[in-house]
Amino acid sequence: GIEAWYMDSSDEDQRKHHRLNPNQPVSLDELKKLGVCYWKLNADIYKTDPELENIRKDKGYSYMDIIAIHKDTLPNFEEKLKMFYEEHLHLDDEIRYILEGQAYFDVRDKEDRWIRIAMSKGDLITLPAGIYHRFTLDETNYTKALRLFVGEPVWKAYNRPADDFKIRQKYIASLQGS
Ligand code: KMT
Ligand code: NI
Repeated sequence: GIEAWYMDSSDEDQRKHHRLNPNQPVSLDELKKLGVCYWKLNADIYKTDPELENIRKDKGYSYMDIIAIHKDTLPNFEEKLKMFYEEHLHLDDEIRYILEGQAYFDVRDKEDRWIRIAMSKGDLITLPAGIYHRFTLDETNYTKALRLFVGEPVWKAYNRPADDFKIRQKYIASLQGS
């Protein structure tokens, strides 16, 4: 499964792991309380995987495309990576399924601390609408991911501060008592 941990606050290369010393791990259960959900699938059979099919049906993920994040294949690679690493939120859930390689998704916890989630082949994650997050490649500099969406995709990202959106308020309310 995935591994997650609280990040140090060093300004070093975003692609490094940025673990605290000693490491402060974050469990799937703690992620769940933040509204972050996780599945482990067999990425070798993603095209015909009945498990993926079930999740898509259940959640209504009608849209699907593939993004390969590599300097030779992604137009405006550096610019996009910079954008992805700006702290932001979306008005819809962000659903990503890693087909190849690996990458980090960082999410804010309730106390506004960064949690780093290490994703690799076969990891599917959903970040709830309204959560502040960011994305980076790790030092291997490559990943290929499936992007899923309910209906027509909206990729628009709102950089922090974006606290006035209803969805942000709704997200914060959802954390109460969890
Ligand atoms: C986002 O909005 O954070 C992203 O789309 C990240 C890159 S997709 C693997
Ligand atoms: Ni995002």
